Amino acid sequence: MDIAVIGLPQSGKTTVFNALTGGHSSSMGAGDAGPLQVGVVKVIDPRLAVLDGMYHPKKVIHPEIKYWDLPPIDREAASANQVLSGRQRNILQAADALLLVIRAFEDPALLHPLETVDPARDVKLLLDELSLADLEALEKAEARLSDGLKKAKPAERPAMIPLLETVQKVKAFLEEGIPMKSQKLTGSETAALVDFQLLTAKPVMIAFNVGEDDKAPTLESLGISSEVAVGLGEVGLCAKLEEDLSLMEADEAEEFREAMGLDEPAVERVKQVCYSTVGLVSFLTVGEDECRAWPVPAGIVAQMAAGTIHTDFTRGFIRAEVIAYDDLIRCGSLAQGRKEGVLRSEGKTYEVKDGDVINFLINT
Ligand SMILES: Nc1nc2c(ncn2[C@@H]2O[C@H](COP(=O)(O)OP(=O)(O)OP(=O)(O)O)[C@@H](O)[C@H]2O)c(=O)[nH]1
Ligand SMILES: [Mg+2]
Repeated sequence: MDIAVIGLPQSGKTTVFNALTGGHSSSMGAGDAGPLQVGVVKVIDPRLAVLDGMYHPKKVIHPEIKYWDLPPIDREAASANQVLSGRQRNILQAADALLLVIRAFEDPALLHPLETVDPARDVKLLLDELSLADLEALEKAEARLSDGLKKAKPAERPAMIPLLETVQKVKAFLEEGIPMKSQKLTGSETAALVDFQLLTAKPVMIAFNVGEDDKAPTLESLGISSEVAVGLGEVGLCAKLEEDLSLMEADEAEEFREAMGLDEPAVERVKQVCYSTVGLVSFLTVGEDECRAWPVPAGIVAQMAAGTIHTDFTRGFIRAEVIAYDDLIRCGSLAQGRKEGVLRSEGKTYEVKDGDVINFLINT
């Protein structure tokens, strides 16, 4: 899963990124203004340690979250509150979710680009920026599609109209301030727009970057209306402190946290917010070669889940043998699970649950 870290200039994006990746990042080539950094964080699934003890596989593979830190925008060329350059928008399109860093710390020595620290204003500004990027993309698409329609032969027109109508519909909702993910679209409308990679279709998490002694605000405490806040994940952290802690040895950092009465590490809290905001569950696969956890969107059906292992598996899907993790541990083996009738055979449309241990039967 790829998460892009965005926010106003000097809001603490790179500090948040460092806190989450603990300095384990690498540069992905230089952009207009500097390098694009990517950092990979393993999401340890404790169930895999138990399965490791049962199966002694050659490999145990935990899911990963990749965080992307964008280079700062060119402040001489940009306006004070400009959030994203054109190139940055392109990077965001490829992300699975967005982490918006909002400055909530006071520091007289560090100027805010809009002069005052006002988290509620910045949340709205950033969300508007995402809508604006989508509106521009949809306007261009509308012009291109309308033009194509005019030039098309009459027989070709009926096939072109639905996409144009969908673009117009989504654009009209956006103009009313409704992000694409809150729009009630049909499956085929959503599918038609997949290639547009619209930013307001992506899950968004807000990270309030607070000072060391401050209590983090919430969307509610800031008075952000529930219409705007719907579907947003939120987390508060002191990025500077978390960055320092992420560079310490684990037990030293733990002692420090206890002494200071701090919450769980930010990396854990952001991961949890990410799983709940994106709506992820994990299914598990076991065997002598590898035991692995596969994060998939909640509600995914077995046939599509098979495709996360290998795209061909969706086409070749025959059925899935499924046992709940707890049942497998209780029974001690798949064979015993079968005897007890808790290992079931499920078809294409079975809805995958968190902790399902699955063996897919595939026609290759
Ligand atoms: N006081 C205080 N300063 C912070 C905090 N987080 C970040 N800073 C400082 O804010 C400045 C900007 O932080 P960065 O993490 O570089 O911000 P950025 O958003 O990546 O900045 P650009 O990439 O240039 O847009 C640095 O001097 C940080 O040390 C915080 O929680 N408290
Ligand atoms: Mg930065």
